[in-house]
Amino acid sequence: MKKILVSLVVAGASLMGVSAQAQFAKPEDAIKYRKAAFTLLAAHNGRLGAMAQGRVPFDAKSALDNAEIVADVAKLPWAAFVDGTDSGETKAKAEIWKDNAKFKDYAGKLQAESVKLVAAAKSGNQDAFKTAFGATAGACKACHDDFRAK
Ligand code: ASC
Repeated sequence: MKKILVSLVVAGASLMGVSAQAQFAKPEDAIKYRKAAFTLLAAHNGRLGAMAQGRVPFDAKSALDNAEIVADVAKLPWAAFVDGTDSGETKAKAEIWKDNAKFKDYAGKLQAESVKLVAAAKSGNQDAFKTAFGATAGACKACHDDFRAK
């Protein structure tokens, strides 16, 4: 019985993957962590957007490099939305914790779209890349509209 319990815990922890590593001593540490992740997302998404919108020439390697970073970093912020972090230096609305299922849906959507963005960048097809970028940025925006204060 004990063995079964231990393997269940181990399986659960590995399913949680990277999010299980995010542990915070203080609420402000969690807030700083997720803001750092969003800062990285904005920087790398911004580079992709510049290419998607033709403000800088399309570069397949840069598209893939940046898309991979977005897909990796998109896994990170969510574990830092711990209870008690809806106030302080944050634009996170209290609704995140009231309608957490919806928030989690948005988080999942961004992760799914950013994985598709990596695939589109790999394909080297600029139209596919533009479409996938639009879906990824749309996932950012949908969540901001509902859950980020102005
Ligand atoms: C970005 C960024 C956001 C989103 C949003 C999408 O690159 O910094 O906040 O994309 O603009 O609409």
